[in-house]
Order: sequence, then C-alpha cells, then structure tokens
Amino acid sequence: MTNPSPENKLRSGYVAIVGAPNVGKSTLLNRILNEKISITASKPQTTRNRIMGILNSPGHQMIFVDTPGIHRARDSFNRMMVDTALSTLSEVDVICFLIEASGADREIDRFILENLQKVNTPVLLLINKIDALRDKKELLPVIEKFRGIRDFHTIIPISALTGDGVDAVVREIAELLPEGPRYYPEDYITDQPERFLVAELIREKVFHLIHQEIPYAVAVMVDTFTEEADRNLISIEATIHVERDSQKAIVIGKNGQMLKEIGKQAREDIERLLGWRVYLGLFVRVQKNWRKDPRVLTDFGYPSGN
Ligand SMILES: Nc1nc2c(ncn2[C@@H]2O[C@H](COP(=O)(O)OP(=O)(O)OP(=O)(O)O)[C@@H](O)[C@H]2O)c(=O)[nH]1
Ligand SMILES: [Mg+2]
Repeated sequence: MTNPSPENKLRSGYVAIVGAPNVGKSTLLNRILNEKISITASKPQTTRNRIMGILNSPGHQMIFVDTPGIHRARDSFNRMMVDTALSTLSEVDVICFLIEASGADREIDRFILENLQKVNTPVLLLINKIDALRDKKELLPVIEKFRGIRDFHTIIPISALTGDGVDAVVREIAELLPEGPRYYPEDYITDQPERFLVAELIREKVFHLIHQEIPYAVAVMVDTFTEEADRNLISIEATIHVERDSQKAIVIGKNGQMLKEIGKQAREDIERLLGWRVYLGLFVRVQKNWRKDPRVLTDFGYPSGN
C-alpha cells in the first residue's frame, strides 16, 4: 500500500450501527475490524453500552459505534439501553441500519425508521444473515418494501457471519465520510479500556452458558488487573454481580462447575485479546436489584437515568 500524498486528504468520521436486538450488529463490527471488540450472543439485548471500534487505513479512519438493540423497553434499564442507541443517531456521519433478511417487517424496524427520519444523515440499509436464506430471491420483496419507505443511500445484503458483502459496506462508507483528522492514533482499534473488554468477555460467557433470565441480571466488574512481569502473566480478579441468591447458586453451579467453565472460556478469550497468559479469579456477589439502583448503575458504568 502507498501512503496518500498530501493533496489526498484523509477522510474520517463516525458510523453508527443500529437495529433491532439480535440482528447481528456486534457480529458486523467484529467482522469489519477482524477483531473481537464487541460481545455477541444468540439472545437479544446482549450489548448494553456504545462500543467503539476503529478501522484505520492510509486514506481513512472509520470509527464504528456498535449500539444496544432498539426495542420497546419495558423497564428503566432497558430504556437506558435504547436511549444510548437512539442518541447515537444524531452524532454520526453515516448510519448503518441492520435488519434481518427474514422477518424484516417487524414493528420495531418501523419504529427505528421513524427515528431515522429525524436526522439528515445518510443511511445504509444492510440486510443481514443472507447466509441463512434458502433462496436469495427472498430478498427481493424485502428490498422493494424498504425502498418504498425511505430513500436509503444504498441497500446491501450481507452476512456478518461469513463476511459476504461486508467489503462493499466499508467501500460505501469510505465514500461518504468527510475530510477530517485522524481522531485516534493509527494503532487504536477501540477506545474501550482493557478492563471493560475483559468484563464484557466474562459477561458473554454467562450469556452463552446460562439460559433464561440470568444473563440479564448479571453485571461484571474487574476488581484488580495486575501485570506480573516476573511470572509472565496478567492477574485479573473480577466479580459477577447477580440480583438474587438463587441466581448466585446457578452461576456458581453444582460443585462450582458452572463458574469454573465461565472462567475457563473467558480466560481463553482474554488471553487472545491481551496476548498474555492470564490468571483469572472470579467471584459471585448478590447486589439486590442493581438494575434499579442509580448509585450502583453508576458504579457499574451504566448511565443511571433520572
Ligand atoms: N446465520 C447468521 N447468523 C448471524 C449473522 N450475524 C449475526 N448472527 C448471529 O445472530 C446472533 C446475534 O448476533 P449479535 O451480533 O450478538 O447481535 P446484536 O444485533 O449485536 O444483538 P444485541 O446486542 O442483543 O442487540 C448471534 O448468534 C450471531 O452469531 C449472520 O450473518 N448470519
Ligand atoms: Mg450487540
């Protein structure tokens, strides 16, 4: 690759990834960056914060913002997540609106479209999970329908899972970005602190290994993070907070087996992320109804609302 000559100015800016829960937003961010920055799960409402991922090339810096799935929130914690996503819309240069190839006429997609009407930002409609279609012809009515609703900058069928169509998305975004500075150093892929990424990887394993309501009642905090250069490892202690004693028992599991498995899988991912050997100590603690407690929400790094 050649460096851009001075007259070829850098193009840079912010790109929101929005859509209903579980449509594959975080999977797409990870695919674009070729790094696991954002956790993913087959359950809705996995992502709770804005997750920033930065794609650098000689001529561009694209700052992607993965957001919580937009849905009809039933409680204040979920409303906080939806507000986090909606507030991103007015702060970016390009919006990627993800829908699923099948079941694309969901009421929530219409709600998101209403919110997109309020901003003047170019919107790319990305129809995801095309690998799961039996016949690509199923896309045609979806494309027709959405084309009738709004003037999208472009409509691209993709698979965030296989990478199909993702290069085309990046190319389209590159053309839409304004000239601008490199907001972050070239070797940055996220502005999320390592502690946050580590806590998220632990939370992801709870999503993968435990079903029903428990993952939603879990928050993870890293308590200590110590480089032990003489032992050639990073020593991490983290606490998995749950809301009730019964949940604590399930997270620990019979003879501690569940907690052990969460720790093992999380450690493997954390070692990959940090490029270091890792010792991971996990604790489980009951923090009654933390999702409703503004003080605890702040401690856990979530907006506490009002
Ligand atoms: N078959 C298929 N599955 C996909 C694709 N993209 C994502 N998935 C799966 O869909 C599920 C949800 O993916 P996520 O990336 O966590 O979805 P999300 O939109 O970030 O979800 P929330 O954060 O909960 O809003 C996971 O099981 C993914 O593996 C795709 O292109 N094809
Ligand atoms: Mg997500």
